[in-house]
Amino acid sequence: MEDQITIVAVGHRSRARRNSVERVEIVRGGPSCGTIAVLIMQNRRIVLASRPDGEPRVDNFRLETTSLPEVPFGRVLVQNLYLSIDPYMRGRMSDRPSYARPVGIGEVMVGGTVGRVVQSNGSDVGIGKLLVGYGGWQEYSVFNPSDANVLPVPHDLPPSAALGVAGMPGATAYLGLSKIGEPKAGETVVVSAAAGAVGSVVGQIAKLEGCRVVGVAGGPEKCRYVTSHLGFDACVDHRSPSMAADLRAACPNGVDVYFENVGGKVLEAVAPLLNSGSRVPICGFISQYNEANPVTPFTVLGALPHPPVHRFFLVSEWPEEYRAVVERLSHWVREGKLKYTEDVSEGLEQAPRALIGVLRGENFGKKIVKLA
Ligand code: NAP
Ligand code: FER
Repeated sequence: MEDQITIVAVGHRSRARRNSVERVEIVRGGPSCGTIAVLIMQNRRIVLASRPDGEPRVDNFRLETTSLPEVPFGRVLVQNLYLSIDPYMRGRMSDRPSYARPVGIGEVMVGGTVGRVVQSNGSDVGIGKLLVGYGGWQEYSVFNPSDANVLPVPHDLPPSAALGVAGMPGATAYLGLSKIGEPKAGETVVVSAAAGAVGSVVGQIAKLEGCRVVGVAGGPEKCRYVTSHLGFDACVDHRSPSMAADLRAACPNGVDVYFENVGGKVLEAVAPLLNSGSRVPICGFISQYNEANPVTPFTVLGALPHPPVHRFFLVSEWPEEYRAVVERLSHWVREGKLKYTEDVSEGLEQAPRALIGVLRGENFGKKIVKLA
């Protein structure tokens, strides 16, 4: 009688790698005559299932299991360890005109990742090397090591720092503040989303520059963190009904630099305090990202009798400076001059909730999903 090989349902899923160990049962005509275990490498990924109307919902996303991607010559396969959750992802879920192409329906959600090289096809990047890049919301990605967006993680720092303080958000803070804010010692710098990935770095750098630094954050716990832990001079809770008066009291000499992260009612409260000659780097306006008709900071600032110098910027405007900025930030972290907090969720399936939470202000520090 001919041998029949029957693949029996998944026997075990390894937690660390989330790959299936399938039990292969060898059946000769009748009863089983033994089993062997084979490791079948799989990728889990989250794709955009539909475009949100207002606040994203978990059913705008879909978790899929696929086979591992092929690794073309010169490329590496990376097992993603950490996924960064960032506000810009909300913009990529929409197809309204933007500076960046939207994620297509059925495409893997875009996202920054730190991962470990597990396979190399003719590349000189060795197995085990940690890389930061845009691997997306998935457990394995193929990277081209010569892509300008693929970088080694800074040495002597926890690898996840490459997604926050020593990565894109940290560089955003540094570049937006230095290129557009141009803070001078003694000036008053206000930053919104002050407990978050970008805002926390903005305020600490402004303190290093000798400025008076006032944060705006949601709730007393975040405000305590901003003053006691990060060392800002003051912090105003934007959820308090006295926000505008609190802000005025915290800025007795007016505001010279407002690093704009949130827009909305926080901007409305800061605008009347802006001094002549003040500068407003417009980094983002997260309070409007879920709105059908967002009010941009240009509307509010442009309507002032004496508008400040203001412009929207992208961290990607200064590609030739990016690596040196990350080096400088990393050095400050190692020296203890820059502090940071991460808010970590476990498992790829948590990514949709994590993004929804960031847009609600539920994160405390840089939001990260640990994948492995
Ligand atoms: P984050 O600050 O770590 O997290 C977002 C924070 O925004 C929340 O924790 C919340 O803090 C605040 N927020 C959410 N909804 C709000 C609302 N309705 N009113 C006031 N605050 C609200 O995020 P991040 O990654 O550092 O990003 C901060 C900003 O930088 C975003 O606008 C983002 O789009 C922008 N960004 C721009 C660039 C660029 O190149 N231009 C690059 C990176 C990031 P509270 O609880 O304190 O309100
Ligand atoms: C980038 C430029 C800007 C980028 C992200 C942003 C992922 C974020 C912008 C925003 O949050 O408004 O190259 O890479």
